[in-house]
Amino acid sequence: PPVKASTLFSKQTKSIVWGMQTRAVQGMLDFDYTCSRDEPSVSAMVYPFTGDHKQKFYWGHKEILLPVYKNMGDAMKKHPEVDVLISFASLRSAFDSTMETMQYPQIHTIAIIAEGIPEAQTRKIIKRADEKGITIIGPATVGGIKPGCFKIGNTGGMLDNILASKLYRPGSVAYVSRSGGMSNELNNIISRTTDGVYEGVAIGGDRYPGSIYTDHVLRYQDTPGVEMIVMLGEIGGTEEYTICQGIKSGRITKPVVSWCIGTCATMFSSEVSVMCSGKRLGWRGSGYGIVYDDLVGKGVIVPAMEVPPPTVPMDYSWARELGLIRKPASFMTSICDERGQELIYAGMPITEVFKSEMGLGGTLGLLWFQRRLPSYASKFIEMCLMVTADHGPAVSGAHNTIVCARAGKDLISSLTSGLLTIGDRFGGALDAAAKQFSKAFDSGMLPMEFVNKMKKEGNLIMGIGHRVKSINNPDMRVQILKDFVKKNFPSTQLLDYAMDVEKITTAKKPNLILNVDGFIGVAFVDLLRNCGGFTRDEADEFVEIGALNGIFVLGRSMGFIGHYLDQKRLKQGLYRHPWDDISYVLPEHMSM
Ligand code: Q5B
Repeated sequence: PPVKASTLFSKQTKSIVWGMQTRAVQGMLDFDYTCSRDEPSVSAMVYPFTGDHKQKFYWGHKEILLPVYKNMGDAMKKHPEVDVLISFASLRSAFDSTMETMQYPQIHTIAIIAEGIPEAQTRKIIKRADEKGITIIGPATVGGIKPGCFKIGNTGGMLDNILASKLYRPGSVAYVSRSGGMSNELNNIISRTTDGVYEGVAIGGDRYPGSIYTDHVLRYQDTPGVEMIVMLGEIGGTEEYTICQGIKSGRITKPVVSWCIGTCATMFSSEVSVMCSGKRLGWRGSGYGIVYDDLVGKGVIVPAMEVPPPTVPMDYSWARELGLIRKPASFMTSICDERGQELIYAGMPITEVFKSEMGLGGTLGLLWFQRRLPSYASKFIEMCLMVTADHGPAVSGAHNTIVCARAGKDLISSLTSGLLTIGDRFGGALDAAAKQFSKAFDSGMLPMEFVNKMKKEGNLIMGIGHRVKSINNPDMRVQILKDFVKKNFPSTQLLDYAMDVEKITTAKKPNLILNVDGFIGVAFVDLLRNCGGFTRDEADEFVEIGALNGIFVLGRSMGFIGHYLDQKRLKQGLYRHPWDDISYVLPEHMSM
């Protein structure tokens, strides 16, 4: 069988990452950058569940795009420079994808991160890898790291760990361990006690690792630059004995410092504890520091001068989590928070909103006025929405919606076409009525003085007048609301004032009634001022910022949508206004 490479990674190593592990890839790229690599160590990603596309990553301060391929074959063909595959495939797909990867002769190292791959499958992978001369790291591992050169996936943790353990430049100590967590600990200890890590591999926690302690120890023995080997064994297995043999036979000549985890082994009565105790007896170890100092003393290791690594900018979200930075938010919100487990309307969890049975009126109270309104207020809001829901097809807005629907437009276009007609004359007089009547009332003006003043200034009184309704044809919508408000509101001062104004205007012309806009406008002022939930300033502010017209907009949207659906259901064709209903008043043709 072909001989496996003893150097798995270099400063030029290029890899493919299998799986959409964007955080891990960014971690690798940040490591590369801090190692002063010329190019990223990841050439591409493979992910069978999306189409071919590009994924954005940071390369230091810049942004770069890495290709993502649906098919492994395409990735291999387009990136012949790649010789390492890092597989984040799940335990279900790891076997197939690893076997597929081994078909490509360019690959000499595969790291398999997945845990729980069936042992029978792992053994088939190992057999095939041996036949092909491929080194497998894993399964069930974080991978490995070669400072200054290459990092497998999430090995070494976050960038602050990498920097703290000086993994951006090579040292002289190579290690092999089983677990990723212990590898981090080794990175830390070795960086403190020696000139640092040359390379470290975690072979993974499975019964059948793709490569074993001995493979890596022998590799390190054959690697120039490695001056000292560290092996972190664990209870179970016999490999430590094999390595003892290697030392005794002279195959391993570099100093090996080893520790077999399991000092608590004697606490157990099982066979493994005996193995472990035996192993500890087999080794007469000394600390890393002592061996290292000895090698430095002999001139075997000449510690290199420390050169500070290039700075990798910290990710915004991480810096923010650490409290290192702040930035003014682009916009603020105070009515709704959807970030937590439960949606919150103005401080009230959505489950509470339903439990309290506050209905649509209460919900509107939370979202528009940030208050839990008294139930009569919620009921009043709902009644307003109901009475304004529709007033037939002839009104400006419904007409527009119908014409738009018949022109073949969609629901939203037809709805907004209708909504855009809402204004001073049609349906949008609520806030202006509230303002005009309150101003007159608050300044102590008598109703007659108010009517005369408006007439004198040539202004219409907002909320007064209707095209079809009059004292002879009363608007039952207004009557229904009036009955409710009179019965339930703590005060109706402004409404009473407006009704006195109505007496004067209807005496002039019977259609100058307090219309539906005017009624809702003044009644709402009475509500906001007297329900106990708002200061006077707050009540005035809601009128000032146009909250009341919102009631008509919201209510009438129901009707407009109804008209849109109606036209579609009735399969009405394009509307064209008849000529005989248009008076053409063009200027006479003038001859020169
Ligand atoms: N005069 C509503 O006008 C209308 C006067 C006035 C003093 C007034 C008009 C008006 C204020 C805005 C307002 C909401 C345009 C209406 C609604 C929803 C709806 C609609 C529906 C639905 C009607 C005749 C004479 C003239 C005028 C005088 C009129 N209004 N004086 N203050 N407010 N109101 N809009 O009938 O001396 O003859 O020259 O703008 O509140 O939109 O169902 O249709 O649910 O969909 O065309 O209910 O009142 O009357 O303009 O011919 O005026 O009365 O100065 O006097 P009209 P005009 P003079 S509710």
